[in-house]
Amino acid sequence: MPRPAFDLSLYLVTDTTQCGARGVVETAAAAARGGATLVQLRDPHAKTRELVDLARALKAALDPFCVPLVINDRIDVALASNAPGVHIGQKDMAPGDARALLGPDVFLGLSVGSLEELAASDLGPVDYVGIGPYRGTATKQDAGNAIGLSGFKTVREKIALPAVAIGGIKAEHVGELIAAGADGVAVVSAICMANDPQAATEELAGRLDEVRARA
Ligand code: TZP
Ligand code: MG
Repeated sequence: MPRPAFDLSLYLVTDTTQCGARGVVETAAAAARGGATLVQLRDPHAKTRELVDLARALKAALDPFCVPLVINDRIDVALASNAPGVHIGQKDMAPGDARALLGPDVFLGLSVGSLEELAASDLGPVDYVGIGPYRGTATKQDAGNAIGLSGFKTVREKIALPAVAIGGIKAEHVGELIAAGADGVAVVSAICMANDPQAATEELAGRLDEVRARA
């Protein structure tokens, strides 16, 4: 099996607390209906067994939409759930070690927040990068300082791989980020906290369409 294709355009990263009573699976399915192109399961607090169950349920919900599932941090959970993608951060397993465990058929993303982190990163085994936090965010307490548009551009222009922006992104930021070289936007609260996650995703997707039609 070749490494699966993925599209960073509209990337939902889930937050179990923010999804609330609606739940992660229903929120992700709504986002897929609304035009999300990728979904990452991120729950640093879940017990491993619950995470594997959630990953399997999410994959079953997303497969009919052909939206690939990415697992945050947990190589073991990705392998157990047969997820097509994994995303790791600077403090997780090194990309080479992750690739050795995952084999060639799982795509791998890495978070990069600065030129220093970029210099310290082995991008050889990596398929895409997440750059941020773009703006202030309450979703991830240790996300670090916002890098803004100039910070995003500075890192983005040094990386040949596909790149997605993350952190505090709302529909109004889509245009400037795509113009700055982002291949897509990753959001948590803009979708998970929305009263209507499908409508919120449709709004983001609409902005992407507008920006790309103008390019
Ligand atoms: N990584 C960097 S910022 C962030 C993650 C997971 C959280 C982004 O959440 P939000 O709600 O879109 O600001
Ligand atoms: Mg991580």
